[in-house]
Order: sequence, then structure tokens, then C-alpha cells
Amino acid sequence: MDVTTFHNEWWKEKIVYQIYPRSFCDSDNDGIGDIAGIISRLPYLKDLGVGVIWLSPVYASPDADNGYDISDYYDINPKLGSMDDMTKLIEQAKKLDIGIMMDLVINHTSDEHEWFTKSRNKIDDYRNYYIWRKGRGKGKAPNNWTSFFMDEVWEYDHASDEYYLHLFHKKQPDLNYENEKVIAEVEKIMRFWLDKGIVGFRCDVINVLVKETFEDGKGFPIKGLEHYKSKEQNHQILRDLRQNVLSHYDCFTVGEAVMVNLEEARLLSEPDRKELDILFYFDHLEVDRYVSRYIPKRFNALKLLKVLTKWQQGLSWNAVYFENHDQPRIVSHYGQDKEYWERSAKLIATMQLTLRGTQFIYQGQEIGMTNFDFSSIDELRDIESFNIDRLMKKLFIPKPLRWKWIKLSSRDNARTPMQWDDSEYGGFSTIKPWIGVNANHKQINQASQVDDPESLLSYYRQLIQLRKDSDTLKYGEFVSVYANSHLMVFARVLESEIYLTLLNFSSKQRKIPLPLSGEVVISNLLRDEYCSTLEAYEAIVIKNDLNAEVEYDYI
Ligand code: ISL
Repeated sequence: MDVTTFHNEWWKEKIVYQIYPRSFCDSDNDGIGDIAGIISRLPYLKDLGVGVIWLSPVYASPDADNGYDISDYYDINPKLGSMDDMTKLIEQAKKLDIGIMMDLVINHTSDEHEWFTKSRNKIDDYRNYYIWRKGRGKGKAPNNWTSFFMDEVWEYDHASDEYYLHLFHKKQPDLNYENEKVIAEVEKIMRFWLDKGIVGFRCDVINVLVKETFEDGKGFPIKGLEHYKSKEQNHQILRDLRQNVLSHYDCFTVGEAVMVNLEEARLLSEPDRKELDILFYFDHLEVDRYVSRYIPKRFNALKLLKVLTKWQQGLSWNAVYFENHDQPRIVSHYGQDKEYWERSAKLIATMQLTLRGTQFIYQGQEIGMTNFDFSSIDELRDIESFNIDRLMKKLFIPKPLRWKWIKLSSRDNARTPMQWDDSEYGGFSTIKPWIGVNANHKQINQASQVDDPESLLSYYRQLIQLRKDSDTLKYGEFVSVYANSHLMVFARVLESEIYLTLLNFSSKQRKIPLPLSGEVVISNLLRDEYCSTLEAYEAIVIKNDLNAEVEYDYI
């Protein structure tokens, strides 16, 4: 493989750091994180090795879904700052060679967006900006679809005796992509932000824009998906946005594609399609979940490797991530957040940063933040968790089990404030934040790790540096080598160089049954030499020359 062919795409080598603004750093001490807080932490991010910051939405919003319900795409949520702050953030970050990527939420707006108010009141052409339908008889919605938040998708409007569609919350009405004017508005929004100097967009639920028909749906748990997921016109819209807008800027896009399979993902993101650059898919985070991501089953490293292999080899380039604002913390999910907290967090870091693709790290992941420690649902804030609880109640699932599952998977696990130090509110704010701070901030915090060469944070910095220095880790092909239910071995190969990542996902010592050898590149146990027995949650990367005698199997 010719490495130089990849180098024109600068974003392939970047470490992207996702910030959930309201939970990152509160500069004015009102309990909600803000843009000025982000600016104050730029040097920290630079030091970590970050090249791009993806900001979860900071636009004006009534916050029914923490900003994923936008009421003005050209303004900033006053709780988070002002447009001047945003301009300053883009400029200051640029000085540090850090690009800002915005969240582009265009499947829906807030019901408080001016377009929707006009649509509801049938003013000018705005009715057609959203999706309105007559019901099927008295009190009966237009069809049987169910929402991504496990709820209704149709909201009745008395004045017009019609329903509007919302695939998410009722305060998030879906835009109508049959309407050219909607697409023109989206193009205008994109140009506005790109002209302000941002380097790209993370595109929210980008594969469900076009609703092709409104017949009843069959699927489970989300009924109706087959009528709007990955439709041809959706692809056409993405190609047009690319051609008309994105191609005129030096930028990149990462699309969040819900319920996506590999074939659909290829259509959305392979370079020759000229749609999106890379894609967030979910398979690799659900190997220990049934149907819904709320129902757990046993973790299996072989299964995880199979899923990783499928996606690593199936796409030309991946978006590699293990956490975001919708997922539980990875150390509490695939790691072990008790006695092996640090070691298993390092294991996951080793896995992630030796995979092929653009790397995404979520705030707090680099210091090993864990799932929350709340004791009741009243302490949660996420609408999805409340809906799931209601749905499970309807299915007669007993309260203790509901709480157990919500604790495992609630999106609020990732939304507790960033743990900067061991002070009362974790150095996030001086007053009680909008959502509780995890009590473990006394032990797990940035200040205690930043100058400790053996901390998880330092380990992230080392891995990031290692990647920057190695074409094989950046561009080498991914090869699956060996796995069983606890162990995983994969390789990255470029010309004659091979890096092998060996991981033990269990709390027992385990032997790798392969005759492998090589120079130790990094190890979470500070080993100098590789030996085939891995301790609990041990991770090690070894390097070798394929011209030397190395044997490896494929699973
Ligand atoms: O989080 C999920 C799984 O429980 C998904 O259903 C999630 O809602 C889906 O991945 C879409 O997420 C994105 O769009 C939502 C918003 O609530 C999420 O925060 C966002 O990442 C609606 O805009």
C-alpha cells in the first residue's frame, strides 16, 4: 500500500476530542459548562495531542434534548455563551492548530424554531417545512411507527386537526426533505459556519432524513424504520450537500448513522460515493447487548474482534470511537471499573488507539471516568432514560431490574461533569451543577493524573504520540489474529512492519496460544519483554519485522 496516497486527507491523522459543552467546564459558575470554559482548557487539549474538537450542539435551544433541539442555527445558547465566545473559540483553537467541528442536527429542529411556529400557524410556505399528516379516524395517529426514544412519533395539533412527525422527542419535529427550500436552508447554515472557520460537521442521525412512504411499519424495537432508513434520495441529498457546499471548503464530515449495516455504511461513506467522509456506527458497542442497547448479555472478546474486523476491513476508513454522549462509559462497559479500573482503562485505550481510522476520544475518557453513581431515577436528566423506564414498566419489568438496566446504559452516564480535581464539584464549577458529579471525582480526576507519568492520562498521551510517529499504526492494514472469549489479538501491517496488539479482557491470567514475539512498544504493566502469559486486563503492543520468522493465524 502506498501511504502517500492518504496524506492529502489531513483529518485521517487527527485525534478528535468530543466535548459535551454543558458538562465540560463552567467558567461563570452557574452550574452549566460553557464556551469560555472550553477556551480555558485548550492548552490541556493541545498537550493531550488533540487536533480537532467536535462540539455537541451549542446553538440556541430550549434544551429538551440538551441542544439536539435547535431553535436558531445562527445563534448560541445563552447558557453556553455568545457568538463572540464562539468566534473566539474558533480563533484561539486555530492558533493551537486545533480545528472546531460543529454538530449538524438537520433531521429535526426544535418545535420552538421560528420555522416550526410558522409551520404550525400555516404562515407563508412554512407548513411544508415539516411533515404533517391527517390521522386515521378519531384519535388515531397516521401510522404505527415508534420513535427512537421508545415513544409516539406523531403529535396531534388541535388547530389544524393534523399530526406532525417526530422520530425523536415531540419537541423535535422532523424537517421535510421533499421540500427543496429545507435543503436550501441547510446549505445556508453549513456555509455560515464553514465561513466562520470551522473544519467540519458531525452530522446527527444523517441516514433517516428522507421518509419515503408512511405505511405502517413492521420492525422491532423501532417500528417504521424500513420506510425511512438509508433511502436513495437521502444519498442524493448528501451528494448534493457535498458538491454544493462542502467541496468548496477544506473540511470533513462524520455522519452518525443509526441502525446502519455495513452495506449501507459503504454507500454512505466510501470515497467514490462522494457523500460523507466517515461514519459512526454502533455494532462494536453492542456485542454485549440484546435487541435494545438496554438489555445486557455477557461480553465476549471473540465477538468484539469479529465485529471490529468486519468494520475495519469493510470500510476504506473508519471513525474509531468507544464513547460519546449517548453511551455508557467504556471502562464501566468493556472494562472493569473496580480493582482493575486503571489497568482496564489502559487496555481499552490500547485497543482503540491501535485501530485503523480517525480517532475520537470523548471528554473524560482520557482520565477513565466511569458510569455515574446515582441511586435513583430522580437524579437523571435524560428524556430517553425516562421513556425507557416507562416502556419497561408497561412490559411489567420490575423496578429494581429497570433501574439496573438504566444504570448500565443511560446516556447520563456520559453526561456527568468532567472531573478536573477533587474539590466539591470536581473543579467543574463552584456551585451545584445541572447534573450530579460522580463521587469518585475524589480519586478519578485530571489534576491527579496530569503530572503523573504512569497515569491513564499520560498513557493516552503516549499512545497518541506513538500513533503520530508510526505510519503502520496510522495507515497499516488491519488483520485479525486470534481471539477467544477473553483474549484478543490483532495486527496492523504496513509493508514488512507488523504491530500486534494483545489484550486480556478478564480478571484472570491467560495464555496466548501462539508463538508470537517482538519488541515491546507499549504495555499497561510497564513490561520490557513480551511473554505469552497475560495478567488480568493486561494490554501489550509488540512490533516485528515480517521478514523475520513470525507466525500468525487468522481467526
Ligand atoms: O442514544 C441512542 C441509543 O439509545 C440513540 O437512539 C440515539 O438517540 C441515536 O443514536 C441518535 O442520537 C443523536 O440524535 C438524537 C440525540 O438525542 C442524540 O444525543 C444524538 O447523538 C436526536 O437528535
